[in-house]
Amino acid sequence: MERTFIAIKPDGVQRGLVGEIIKRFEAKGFTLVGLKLVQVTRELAEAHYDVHKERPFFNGLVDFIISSPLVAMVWEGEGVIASARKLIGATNPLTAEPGTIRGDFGVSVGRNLIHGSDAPETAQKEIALWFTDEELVSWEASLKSWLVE
Ligand code: IDP
Ligand code: MG
Repeated sequence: MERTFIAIKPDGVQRGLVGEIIKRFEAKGFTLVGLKLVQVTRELAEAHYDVHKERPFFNGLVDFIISSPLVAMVWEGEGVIASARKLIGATNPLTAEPGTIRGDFGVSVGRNLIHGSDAPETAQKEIALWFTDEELVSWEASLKSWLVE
């Protein structure tokens, strides 16, 4: 079953939006298989955003990610990678559609509340970067037959 890495960034935690954000993934019908509050190290933040290391915003982004705790999660479900990106909305919260997490709660690209893996390869890489196998729990929601045909 498909899995994706989702992080509620420090602004989402500081603003008290953890419950609101988790609620949306639960309500959609995805299954939580990993969850932890992390004070991220600079090394981990740099590894996570390695693809952006040449970008002008890289240092500011890393400073932001390590500035306060973040909630790291793995969510599971059919099509969860692309669907999570839709729930999250466009990178710039000002252009993100209302109804998306960024569209409903954000105003600034540098404070856009949440991260979600963008493809199967990045999901696999990010899950391995943030979680050990022992931290991930495989379980079947009893609701499953009411969510999936
Ligand atoms: P994504 O999070 O929607 O996948 P990416 O383009 O992968 O967006 O950028 C990663 C993160 O880097 C964004 O979520 C945002 O926090 C930050 N970022 C991207 N572009 C800018 C920018 O122009 N200024 C400040 N931060 C940016
Ligand atoms: Mg990205």
